[in-house]
Amino acid sequence: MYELIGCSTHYGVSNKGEGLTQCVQSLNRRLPDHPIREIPERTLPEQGLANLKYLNSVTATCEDIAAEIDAIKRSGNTPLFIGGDHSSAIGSVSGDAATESRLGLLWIDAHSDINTDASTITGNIHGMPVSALMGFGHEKLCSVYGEQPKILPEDVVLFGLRDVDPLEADIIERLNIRCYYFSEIMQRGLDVCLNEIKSCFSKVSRLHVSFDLDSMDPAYIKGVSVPAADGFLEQDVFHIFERVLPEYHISMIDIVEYNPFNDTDGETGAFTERLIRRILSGAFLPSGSNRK
Ligand SMILES: [Mn+2]
Repeated sequence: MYELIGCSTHYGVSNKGEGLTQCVQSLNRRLPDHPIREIPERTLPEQGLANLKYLNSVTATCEDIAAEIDAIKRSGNTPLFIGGDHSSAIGSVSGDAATESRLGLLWIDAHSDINTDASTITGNIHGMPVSALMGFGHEKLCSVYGEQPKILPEDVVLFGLRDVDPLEADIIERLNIRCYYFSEIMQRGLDVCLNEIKSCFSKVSRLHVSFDLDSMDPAYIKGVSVPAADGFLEQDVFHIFERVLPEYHISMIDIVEYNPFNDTDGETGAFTERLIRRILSGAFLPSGSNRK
């Protein structure tokens, strides 16, 4: 059974992220029947590193997130995690990996989030979680909830990319990370690509799905912090979940980067509510299925 938990992180995106501090509260107004339990974001003194902004606050918050996720899984439930900026996934994936022998990671996002403190342009940590989880980058980010790498590069798939920094492309190539650009997915077909990723996850025990709302088209989904042109529509996202949730042993799901301040027409909040309700109700699973 899914258990809703959230953390309105915003330090990972620094100055663009003020609205993210309201993401869980805002969704809770839409979901009075399914309250999201909120982990407070931590604020610590910082050294002011330009290439690792708010490092201390981000890592302390991610430790808290990881411990809560680990506890939910040990209780037998499946976490459905609502995160602010995507640095929160350093916490959710690290907590998830604690009870898995070999965790796969499906990262649905316009951005590859695979920078390190050496490659970053902005210094924003929400662009670094994938590298940190594989054990690359600053030691403090890599050792959240345990010092070992949480994920192997061969067990990661980046899906829906539209905006990748040149140095990130180098990292992807060097580590041989499987990735699907949005243009390729549209050209070859969503189902063809979803069929293909099955072989990428053949060795994992369970799959962590990390869904960033900025993977969607900002013409319709405006409530994000770092929009990139084009992207998935609601029907595409629902189709991805319809395919992925029954096909794998899902360890947990993240939904991140909902920024209510930029959600000027309310559509992003309304979509996120529909997505959460569908996941909780089992609507993405074949009828009569008892798989979780
Ligand atoms: Mn992201």
